[in-house]
Amino acid sequence: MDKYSSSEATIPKNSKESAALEKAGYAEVSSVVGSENKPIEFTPWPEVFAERYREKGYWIDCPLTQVLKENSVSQPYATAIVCGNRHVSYWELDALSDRLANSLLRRQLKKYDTALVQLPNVVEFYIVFFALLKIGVVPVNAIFNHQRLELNAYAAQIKPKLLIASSQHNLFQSGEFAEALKNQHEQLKHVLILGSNDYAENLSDCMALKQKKSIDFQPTEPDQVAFFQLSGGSTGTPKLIPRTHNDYFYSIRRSVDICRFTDKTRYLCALPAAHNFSLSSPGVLGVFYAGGTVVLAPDPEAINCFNLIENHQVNVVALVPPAVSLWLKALPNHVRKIRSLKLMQVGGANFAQAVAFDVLKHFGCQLQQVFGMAEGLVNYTRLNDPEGSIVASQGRPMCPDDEIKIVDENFEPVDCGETGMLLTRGPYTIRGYYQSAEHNKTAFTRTGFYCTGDLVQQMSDGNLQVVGRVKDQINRGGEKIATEEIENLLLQHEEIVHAALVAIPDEVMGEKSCAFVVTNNQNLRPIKIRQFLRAQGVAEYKLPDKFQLATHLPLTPIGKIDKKKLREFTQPQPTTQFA
Ligand code: AMP
Ligand code: DBH
Repeated sequence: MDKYSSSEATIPKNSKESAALEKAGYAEVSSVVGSENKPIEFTPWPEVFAERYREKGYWIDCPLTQVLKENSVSQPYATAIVCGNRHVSYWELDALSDRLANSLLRRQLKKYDTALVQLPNVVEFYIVFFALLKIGVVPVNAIFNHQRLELNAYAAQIKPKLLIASSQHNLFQSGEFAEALKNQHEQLKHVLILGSNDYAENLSDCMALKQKKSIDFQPTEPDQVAFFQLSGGSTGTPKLIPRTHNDYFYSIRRSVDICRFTDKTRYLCALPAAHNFSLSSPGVLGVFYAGGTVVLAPDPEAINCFNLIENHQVNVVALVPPAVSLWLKALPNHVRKIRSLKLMQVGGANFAQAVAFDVLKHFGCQLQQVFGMAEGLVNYTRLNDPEGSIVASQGRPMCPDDEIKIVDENFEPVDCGETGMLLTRGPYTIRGYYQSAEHNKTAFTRTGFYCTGDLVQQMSDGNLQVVGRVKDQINRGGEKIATEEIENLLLQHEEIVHAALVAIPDEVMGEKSCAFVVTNNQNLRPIKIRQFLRAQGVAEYKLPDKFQLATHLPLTPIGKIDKKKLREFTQPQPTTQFA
């Protein structure tokens, strides 16, 4: 079931929304030429597990493209996406991605080629995603606020043949960066840019040509990699997460079940489109699967979102905790606008109980906590859980075959209710990061459990509370920062001798970052260090919020920087000395 036909040959004749498409020209149907690529490497689930996951109906051996296909046939004129004043129907979304898919085939892109994609929250994000899935080109979807450093790191790992980006992004306003990427990565042959530009082909032109007759597209096999998800990471280089059709499709279907998404769901997508939460928990793909409508917002800015909720009668939204706090602040003068809202999902970072109560009180809608990870496991509070569990816990695994262990530092199970590290394996949790043999040895146990790095407690009703973490990561309101990545960048500054990044508490963001820096220039100013980091092309949210100059850093008995001790020194003081 990994082959299916494009639908444009059977354009529904009376579609109003299809009028613009009908006017467009026709493209020649291409045939795939060239030799086959090898499938993308990934760590497979052992056969006994794969068998069980199929037997239980989790894996249905169907490509992810099916998420869209069913509704593009059964309700072609229903609105799939609202983006500004564009209303895109299911049929139109499918047809536009067919066209792009065909246009990419004509450029000789082939199954198991890879693509680096960076688009904001616009319809084209999904057109591109489905087009690539249809022809088996495996993308990494970078987050829109990623910069040169992150894009380079992804390109170095996947060696993309295709780059799709937006001229709205500072990196792609001129052709300089795309050219540099091409020079650095010789296999990168095709650059498509959304929006006006004078250096590359326009993405929209690739969707303008209509097909004369339907052609067979060939996604990658359902048990193979469909696309790469991004890890927040805790190491120097960001890790890529290979997700298969089988595992991702299951996580979407099960999420739709648990969150009760239907064709009446009107979902506001205000978090970055590429984020696992807004893509699949149940996210936009869940809405497409259920046949509902997605309303796109560029970001979670409260007033714009309230207006979108009112104008499009949005009934579900997914937010990270800092956005919830900002919405609560902005709400008093806008309460009437959010009356249609029935469910607010909150996840990605620690969510304070007091704020959870405020949501129930002031938004008057149902609250659902979501504790997920791009590596797989997603926990939800259930819609019929008692209020006490919903405000105090981050939910429980969505699948009966999600295995979890809560263990101490010797990997021995802790007593019920005690704090321990969360380990997990299951039908949609990866068994290894992409091309990371060394890191995988510690990120996964020998029996295939993923070490999440999260410290949790299990409550008597089975729900989990996230109480901390052991991984070297800062969670800045849902945006993850691998401390090692920033420390390595700081150490490249010639006046910085030692550097350590630690989390500091912040009322709105939950955590912010503080860089402790030992320098041989006591006049080194934060503004200069920030400039230095920016010049290295790192995303803005990873820049330390605060700097502390120090003469030296405290060490643990085995000689590692003692970050626990550093956290005790995060109160404002100009210079810190460590005994
Ligand atoms: P990533 O692996 O980058 O997708 O990030 C997933 C991580 O985000 C989890 O392992 C947790 O550390 C954190 N996280 C996600 N959801 C929650 C939540 N609801 N509460 C606390 N932490 C969360
Ligand atoms: O933080 C996350 O990565 C996350 C949060 C909620 C996630 O991946 C998800 C839901 O699926």
